[in-house]
Amino acid sequence: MTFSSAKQVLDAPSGQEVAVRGWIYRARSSGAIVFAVLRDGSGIVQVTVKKGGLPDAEFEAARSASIESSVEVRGAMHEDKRAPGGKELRAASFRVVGPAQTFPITEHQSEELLLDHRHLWIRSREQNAVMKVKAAALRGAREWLEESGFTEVTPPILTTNACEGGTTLFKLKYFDRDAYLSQSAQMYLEALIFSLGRVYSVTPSFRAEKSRTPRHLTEYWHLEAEAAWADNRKNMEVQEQLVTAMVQNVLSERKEELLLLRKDIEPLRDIRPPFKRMTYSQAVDRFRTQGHEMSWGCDLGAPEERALTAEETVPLFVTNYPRECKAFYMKEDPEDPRTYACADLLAPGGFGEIIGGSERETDLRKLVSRMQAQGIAMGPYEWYLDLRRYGSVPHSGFGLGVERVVKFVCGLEHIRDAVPFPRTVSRVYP
Ligand code: NSS
Repeated sequence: MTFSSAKQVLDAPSGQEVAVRGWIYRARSSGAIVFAVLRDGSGIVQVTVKKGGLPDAEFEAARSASIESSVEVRGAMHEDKRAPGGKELRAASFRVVGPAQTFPITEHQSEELLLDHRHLWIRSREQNAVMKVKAAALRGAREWLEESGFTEVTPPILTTNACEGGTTLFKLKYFDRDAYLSQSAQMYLEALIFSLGRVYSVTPSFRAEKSRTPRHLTEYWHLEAEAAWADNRKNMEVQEQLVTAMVQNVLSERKEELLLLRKDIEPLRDIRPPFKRMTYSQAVDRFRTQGHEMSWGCDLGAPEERALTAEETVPLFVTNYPRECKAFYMKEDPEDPRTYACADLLAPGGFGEIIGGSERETDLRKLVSRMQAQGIAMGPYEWYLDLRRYGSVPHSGFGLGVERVVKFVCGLEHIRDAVPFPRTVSRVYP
């Protein structure tokens, strides 16, 4: 017997014989009839088991099957307006494959309990939907990047470089030396463009973030791209097309899942190039005219990003941050040397930063003097400085937080729900 998915059997014509397997999602029985809703990766389907319609032992098995038991059911499909999807499977055979003990998750559980039982909670329909949305977003990204001449590469996770500063590094013993978990593949991607021109990677990145916020994980998925012969303007064009490809692919493949997760998907249709652009200085002026105190040179935090994007419907690039806010590898903007040729992309509706990117400094002397000024030891970066010594080219790149994008697209309250097994300052189990 070949098995079909729950989604497939709902499409089968009335009277058709089918077989499905999955887990009991909910069940109730009254005397001689059992209504069980079966769940598999594709969706849910109602199964009706009537005494007399199958051997007595199988009816008993159905009647006593507990929530989350795995089962195999065979029978015929029938129209039924009350059933989810408008059809039910009338069982001619019912077999419990793996009985379940009393399932520890019931309705209205505390967030902590759900996180402690994450290995079981990922079976929920919401988590299932988020994971499908994430896969569709990544598929949309990869398709667009490949079509646009970017080659996927596999940078290392163990590194001796602190790409994004020392304060959020996870340090580990690497035999008799110190090493770190990667914060960003950027420097390796910069090396790889000299071989491949345009590259991208999707890797875990690690940040020892002590802050408990709804947008920080200590381990997150980082989609990074780097291109030779690209200035920061070109870099932003790549980003707006990439984000559009991700969002529009989710809309075309996973509308049902989005509807299950959020009330209003209409605004996502407007996510199309060109995105808005504003300089950091314009943002500061705007805060000041709104009566907030803000001195030029302070980085924009979550509250400022929220204020900037609350009324927006499309993403917003904030460009030209003051040099003191950003990392040493960025290129000075010749039109405003107090600032770098860089941009953060902020998602609309108050969501805030989803991408950080910049043109890279190619002047060896500038790089070295900034590193010296910041007390960065040169040794671990000699290889990186070599990239400026052997055929340097103008180049730009960026990093996109995959869970930040998923949080935005799904309208999630907290970033931890954009990843099946979240790692935060207070959690590495399960
Ligand atoms: O620190 S970033 O802003 N920039 C970089 O790491 C560059 N080296 C990337 C590059 O140019 N190749 O991080 C990039 C993005 C940021 O916009 C967020 O969307 C995401 O990575 N990000 C995070 N997501 C979840 N949790 C944490 N802690 C986090 N930190 C950054």
